[in-house]
Amino acid sequence: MTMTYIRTFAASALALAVGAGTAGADTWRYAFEEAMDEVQGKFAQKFKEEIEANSDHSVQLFPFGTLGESADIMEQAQSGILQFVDQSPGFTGALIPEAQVFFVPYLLPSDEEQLVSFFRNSKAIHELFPPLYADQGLELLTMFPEGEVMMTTTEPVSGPADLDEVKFRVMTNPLLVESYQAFGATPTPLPWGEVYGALQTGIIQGQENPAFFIESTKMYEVTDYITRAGHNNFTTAVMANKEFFDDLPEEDQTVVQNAIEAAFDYIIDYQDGLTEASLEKIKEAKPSMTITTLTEEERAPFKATADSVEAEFLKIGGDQAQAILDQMKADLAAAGDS
Ligand code: 6CS
Repeated sequence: MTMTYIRTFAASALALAVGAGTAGADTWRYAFEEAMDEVQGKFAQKFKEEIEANSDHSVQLFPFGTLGESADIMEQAQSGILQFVDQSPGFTGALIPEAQVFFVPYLLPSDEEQLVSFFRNSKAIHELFPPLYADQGLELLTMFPEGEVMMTTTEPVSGPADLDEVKFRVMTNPLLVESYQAFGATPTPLPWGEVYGALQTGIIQGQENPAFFIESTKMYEVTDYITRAGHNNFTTAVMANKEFFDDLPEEDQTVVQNAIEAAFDYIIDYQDGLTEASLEKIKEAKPSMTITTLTEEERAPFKATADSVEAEFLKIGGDQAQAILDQMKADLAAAGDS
């Protein structure tokens, strides 16, 4: 063998070896609606860690604001610019009408164990929703809860009468609009990025979110009252672009599914005690903030709206509305028995 031949051979072998090492090692882009240190960000970081520990792939994370609003990241995921997206049904409701079911008030339980059991085992989430997301080019990977939703307002709220004339920001979801109308408010759908400014300038006088988000986004600076009516828990969903997911080798699909499962377990543990800790932080940052848990008696008129909002869901919740609602109720009953 001549020296030239040996050199050429060695160079080709190296090129092959490098090629083999990187073949299929991709960077997947994952955007979410919150900051890195908020619940969706924590979930995404755990997902990234699992993917990178168990495959050659890496995950690039895009927190809220880096690629636009919730509606923008959904478009990017549908078109394949992003491989993964976390978008809550609060925004997906316009795209997948059935996802609005999460805004029937008092449907989800306040009991944490029952809630987690529901999300883990729900046939509606694991079997009925995936084809509806698939119709929109999305592979539904998981849904998980982010905490009890609380109202923050500039004036005290102890019943629907106190919401009269209150312009109350809601996510851009038609059933959530219905729900706040039934609560007596003037619902004002807005993307998240506009909420702080709208409260500060008085365009709106209220909004709702879980305690961790009220604390981290400093909603307490622009409102004075937090009211716990117990009407909902914030649900979110993680999806992949369907074409991307379908084209993955089975081995990579399994890595993704395992990473999602690990991140689900992690985020449930992470949220243990988070609501109370966040409320404590709010009280520390602003001692004058009034935090009120409504009594059963005070909650009654809010609860009384559930039937009419449910009836509206059946009208505007798409072809599968009835099937989804029935299955959700069956799943919730099963979660209560477990
Ligand atoms: O209210 C919202 O729009 C936001 N709330 C939470 C808890 N997460 C993201 C969402 O954009």
